[in-house]
Amino acid sequence: MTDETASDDTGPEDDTPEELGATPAAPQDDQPTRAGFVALIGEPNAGKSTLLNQMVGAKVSIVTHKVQTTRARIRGIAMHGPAQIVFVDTPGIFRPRRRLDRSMVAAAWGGASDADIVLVLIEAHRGLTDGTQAILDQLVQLGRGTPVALIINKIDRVKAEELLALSQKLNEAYPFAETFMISAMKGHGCQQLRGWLAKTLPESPWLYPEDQIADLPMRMIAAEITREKLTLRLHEEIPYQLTVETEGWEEKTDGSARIEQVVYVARQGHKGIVLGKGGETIKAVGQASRVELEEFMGRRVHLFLQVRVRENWENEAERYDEIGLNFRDGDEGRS
Ligand SMILES: Nc1nc2c(ncn2[C@@H]2O[C@H](COP(=O)(O)OP(=O)(O)O)[C@@H](O)[C@H]2O)c(=O)[nH]1
Ligand SMILES: [Mg+2]
Repeated sequence: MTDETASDDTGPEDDTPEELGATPAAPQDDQPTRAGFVALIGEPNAGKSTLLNQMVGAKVSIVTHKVQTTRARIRGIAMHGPAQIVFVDTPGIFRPRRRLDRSMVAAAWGGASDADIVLVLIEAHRGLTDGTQAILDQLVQLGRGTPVALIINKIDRVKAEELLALSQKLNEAYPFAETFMISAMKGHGCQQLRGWLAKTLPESPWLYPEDQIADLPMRMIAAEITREKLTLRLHEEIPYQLTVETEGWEEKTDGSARIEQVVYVARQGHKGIVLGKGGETIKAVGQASRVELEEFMGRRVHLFLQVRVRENWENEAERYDEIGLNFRDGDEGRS
């Protein structure tokens, strides 16, 4: 066993000095506390989870380059002076085809309708897509007094000149309360966004303890971390057709945790792919997941993974509960 060194590196902080003009983060006694929910919506891959993690300063939502990585609503909490900003990451909004899709899209819209502020993310290099247009049309129908801000993300991928025209076009398509141009990945523009959110949220007591950063139970975060490692390693449809559950969690007297997880796959053939030749794929996934879990939890973890075939898991209510989705939302004709 090696020494505990897992939490000594939290990665680069990117509060760049270019972002002056932002609201100072220091609490001031005479200011009322503010708090509320900020929903992140947009097409799959727009960068919602990346923005959530950037805002919270820790990886609470998993991110991959594959679409539909985020399945449920995930809350991450950021403090900014007297304001507590609760970001609600959502699955992307897209045209649903199957039950799981429908439940995911319903969770996304549910996040938007419960929010105090809605942020619509779009990708700078893709512009106003049909998918985004459909989201804006539906937002109009929602039509309540909730402020909706436009977030043009991934500005690191386009030339500055293109941004102004794009911003204009989008603001003609929808009356946004504000427009921010950011790179969620690099942190550009994020401080300004945080400042605006902090002052726009309603006056309210804080909703969570000051030092809390997420509200997912640890067993779910652990399952998400393993699912991320699987998604990164596998190709095509398989990641979409699997789900991970934490079945066992035991606190050991030496301070470590013993975690048992099950990977459910929909087909026998997928089991072999997830295991890999001589079990090497699942072994590598387990190792990568364990390293990240240890970093996240700041202690040693013993991780045990099992692969089970469950042909119909996408139609089992229990699986949805574990992901944090509503099974009934997936009923035909509901979204
Ligand atoms: N170049 C660039 N890539 C980004 C940025 N933000 C997110 N990404 C990438 O876009 C992909 C999708 O991000 P993710 O946060 O999972 O999107 P989500 O589906 O909306 O949650 C990932 O590969 C991210 O690394 C950004 O500001 N710039
Ligand atoms: Mg996501």
